[in-house]
Formats: sequence, C-alpha cells, structure tokens
Amino acid sequence: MNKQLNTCRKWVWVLMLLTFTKSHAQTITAANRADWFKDARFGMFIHWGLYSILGGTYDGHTLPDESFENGNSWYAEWIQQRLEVPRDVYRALVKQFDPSKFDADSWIKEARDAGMKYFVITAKHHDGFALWDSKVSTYDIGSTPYKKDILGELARACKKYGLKYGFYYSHCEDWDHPGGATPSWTPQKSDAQFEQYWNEKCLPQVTELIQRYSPDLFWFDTWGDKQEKIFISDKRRDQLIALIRKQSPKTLINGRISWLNPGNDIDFLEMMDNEYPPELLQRPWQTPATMVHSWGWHAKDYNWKTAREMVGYLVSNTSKGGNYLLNIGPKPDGTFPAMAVRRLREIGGWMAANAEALYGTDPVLIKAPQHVCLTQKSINGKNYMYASLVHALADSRIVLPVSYDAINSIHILDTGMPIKFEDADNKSIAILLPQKTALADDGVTVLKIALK
Ligand code: FHN
Repeated sequence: MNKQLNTCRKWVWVLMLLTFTKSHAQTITAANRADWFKDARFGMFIHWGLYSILGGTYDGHTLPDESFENGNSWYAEWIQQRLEVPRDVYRALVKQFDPSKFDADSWIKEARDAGMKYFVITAKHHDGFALWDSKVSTYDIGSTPYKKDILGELARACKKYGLKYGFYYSHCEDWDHPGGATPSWTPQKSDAQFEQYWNEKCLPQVTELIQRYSPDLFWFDTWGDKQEKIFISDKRRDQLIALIRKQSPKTLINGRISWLNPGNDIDFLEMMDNEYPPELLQRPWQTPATMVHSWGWHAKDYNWKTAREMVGYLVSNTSKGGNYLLNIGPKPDGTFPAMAVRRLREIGGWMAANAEALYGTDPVLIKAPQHVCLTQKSINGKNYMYASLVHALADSRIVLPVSYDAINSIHILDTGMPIKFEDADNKSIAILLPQKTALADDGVTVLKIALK
C-alpha cells in the first residue's frame, strides 16, 4: 500500500515538474518568436549619435526640417552627407560626445510610463559610429570622453521596467568604412569593397551586439534605393539572418533587412518612415514614426505632432494588426527634448486609461465606419470588442455590423459611463453617443463593448 502511494506521489511530482518546465521554458520557434511583439503594440525608437551634437546645423547652415518632392529626406542624422561635412571634421565629433546627463533609468521609465513595451536604439547609424565599445572598430563609444556602456545600461533598465529591447544597425550604409555603402550621389563602391565591409565590420559587429547584450530585436534599414539593389542581395540577407538565428533564436528581425525582398524568414514587416497602410496586413508589422520631421536631434525642427495625432496612429495601426514605434532624438547631453517628454506624458495619460484596448488585442474582421478603429480580446473567458473614435465623428449614431443579441453592454472605457445602443436592423446595432463624445475633441474616446 505504502509502495503504491510512493509511486503515485512520484508521478504527481513528475507531472508537476513537466508542467512547470513547459510553462517556464517555452521553446522558441519561428511561429511563437514574435508573440510578445504582437501583444506589445507600442515601442520607443531612439536615434542618437555623433550627429546629435550638430543638432541640424553645421558651419552656419541649417538643414531644412522637411522632405522634398523628389523624396529626399533632409533628416538631421544625415547632416554629414547633406551638408558635406569633411570626414575628419565629422570624425572629430567623437571627442565631443560626452552626454553627462544621460540616465538610462529615466529614459526607460519615460517609455514605460508612456505605455511602451519595447525599446530600439541606433547602435550604429549610417555614419558608422558604434554606440558601444566595439572590438571591430575604434570609431565607437570607447574613443569618446564618455566611454560608459550606454547600451548595457539601457538593456539593464529595460529588464528592470519589463521592456524588450533591440538595436537599429545600419547594415547597408556605412559612411566610415571604406567599403560601406554611401548615398547615390557619392562615388560608387564596388561589390568587392562592400564584401570587405560586410565581413570586417557588419557581421562581426552584429555578432558582438548579440553576444554582449542579447537583444530581443534587430532593426535593419533599407528603403529600396540603388545601394540596396546593388549590395543587399538575397544571399547577403540570408547570411545575416542565419547568423542571428544561429546565435540567438529569440531575436526578431525586421523586414527592412531588405525592403525590396524581405523573404519569408523575417519576423515582421517594417513600413516606410511614417507610413500607415490603409488595410489589415496578414503578417505582423509596424510603422517607424517621428514626433517631428527628423529622427536625430534637430534643434530647429518645430514640427511637433500632437499627442492626439500620435495616439490616433497607434490605435489605427493596432486595429490593422500593426505596431507603432515612436522615435525620439535625444540631445547631445543625454536628455530628451522637453517637448518629447511632454508628448510622452500626454500619450501616457491616455494609455493609463485606455491601453486595455490595445495590448494583446486582435483586429476585428468587420467593416467599421470611418474614424472608428476596432480591436478585440478575451479577459477571464469573457469577450470584448473596443471601438476607438480617432477623429470627431459627423454623427452621434454609430452603426456597427454586429447583431444586437450578441451584445451585453457598452461603456466608455476611461470613465465607465454606460452608452445606449439599439437594434438598427437584424444584423447591426446603432450605438447612441452623447453629442460630446461624438465630437471627441479632447482625445481618442474608446468604447468597451461586452459581448455575450
Ligand atoms: O535614412 C534612415 C533615416 O535616417 C532613419 O534612420 C529612418 C528610420 O526609419 N530610416 C532611414 C530612412 O528610411
């Protein structure tokens, strides 16, 4: 009897152990690798490097804070090329990079408080400068007076505040290595030169980033230009992907590793800068977006978007199965521009009351009226649909193609105010908004619809 009892106990233990192991060490596969990304919806992007020291102005010339019709984007982080800063002059900025007020904890806390769930920073932008102490190149943080391990501190802060983190790495353009791609209006490199850059700098630096910081994500950058056509062949794309997959199966790879042909082994599609697709996409995706015009710090870029506009993009992307990666260009002293902090906190205020309508939701496959964005999810076995009103509505009566019998109740998410609804026809309901809500002039109003 005792023996039977012991055997029984042993099996209970084995079963408990198996269950524990399964829930705590889920194997990473191509199918589940991006699960956190799909739930997260909102991330912070950072463009920070030597260009931040110039802040959009060099030698009395200031970069225009706009793009031109020919598609040229005069971003502040392109100042070396746009204003033809001589290589030695630009390189000498290394000695000025000394962000004495940089505080990784405060950056990531701002991101967390804004409702962001992941963080991506330019480990190396097109200028070729490495924001970490790289063994492969001395054009790096190790040569600056600052020297500290910025990426390490940020990675630690992300772990502390529960954010995933990743690195932007410019794999095609590198304006410092003799073989790296440079803009189309500059002398063309040969494929042999690029191959040398690829093997001497790009692949080893990506390996360094993985081994030193174990990133959750890599953000590569191409945009279908001549340089991408010439240098980022499918072979090189696959080589870079294989290198990452082999060393770090958890790490996500974005589609702009090859804008022209991302292939099937990337984890999510990356839209063009500030691009918002009109329809739901079948693969996970995100929009990289700016708060102003430039990505890197530009002291005279005054094009600040409103918080409401940005929340609208976030909500609209989520309703189409996409994410929103919102950029900040920190100042050379390591602080965020005051206006960026203000916007983050405004967005954070909205998120504190409404994030439920975004995190872990799925799109709803019915046609919503214009300016109404739909998401859905289950909470404790109950099903909810969320209707976010991203613009003032012309009508205070919203008709949704959902059967009246399928609905329990409707409330405004942040205040809990009950909202009336009626049977519009056999297949639709009419939501009867108070006039004030239909105008929604102070923000994006979310309706929480409890389903039966
Ligand atoms: O040239 C870059 C630009 O500086 C910035 O990094 C953006 C971010 O999406 N990507 C490129 C332009 O599309």
